[in-house]
Amino acid sequence: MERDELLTKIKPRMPEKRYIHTIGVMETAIQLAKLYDEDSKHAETAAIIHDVAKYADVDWMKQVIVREQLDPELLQWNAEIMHGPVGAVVARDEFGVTNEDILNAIRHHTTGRAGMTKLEKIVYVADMIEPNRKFDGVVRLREIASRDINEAMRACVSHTLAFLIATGQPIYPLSIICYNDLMREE
Ligand code: DGI
Ligand code: FE
Ligand code: FE
Repeated sequence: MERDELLTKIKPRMPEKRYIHTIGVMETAIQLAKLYDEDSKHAETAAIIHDVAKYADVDWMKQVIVREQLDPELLQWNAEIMHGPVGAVVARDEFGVTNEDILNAIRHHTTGRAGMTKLEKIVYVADMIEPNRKFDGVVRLREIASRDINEAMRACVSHTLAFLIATGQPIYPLSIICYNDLMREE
């Protein structure tokens, strides 16, 4: 599917603010793909669709998780943890995405996982550093992303985990597995 068609399809599924975020992730992911020699069309598609399920009905997401036999552990977590895995199902069923790397980039964009591909890292990092993001430390993350995608991934995941701990939130097992994998990879 072409960019404009994808954008038209995702727009009504989210508030304006999230749509603007999505455009930012798309532009950043394309830039990173060019910088790190990844397929920029794949980056564009994954970025446009990545938050498609962010505002989906929680009961509907739970039904999808059961029907598609996704990890039942997901049912114990909030919508933030579900929207990536469910978004990948939406990408396949409603957007006709068949490329497994694109689907994985959507599926794992919130928590990461062990053994992430370059495309998955690009989407994870782009999601955090796109121009509309404003949090302490984002300038440093952008600077790292401009010179080393692996270091950027480590810095972004470390930032997310530190934020979750500082705000007293539980950490999804895959987030920890991702962190450990990245820190061993070094
Ligand atoms: O959907 P976005 O807001 O663009 O970004 P996201 O999908 O990366 O993250 C959504 C939220 O999920 C964000 O507030 C951080 C949170 N999150 C990421 N990893 C974990 C998590 N929340 C919990 N409880 N546990 C995690 O491991
Ligand atoms: Fe998200
Ligand atoms: Fe996002």
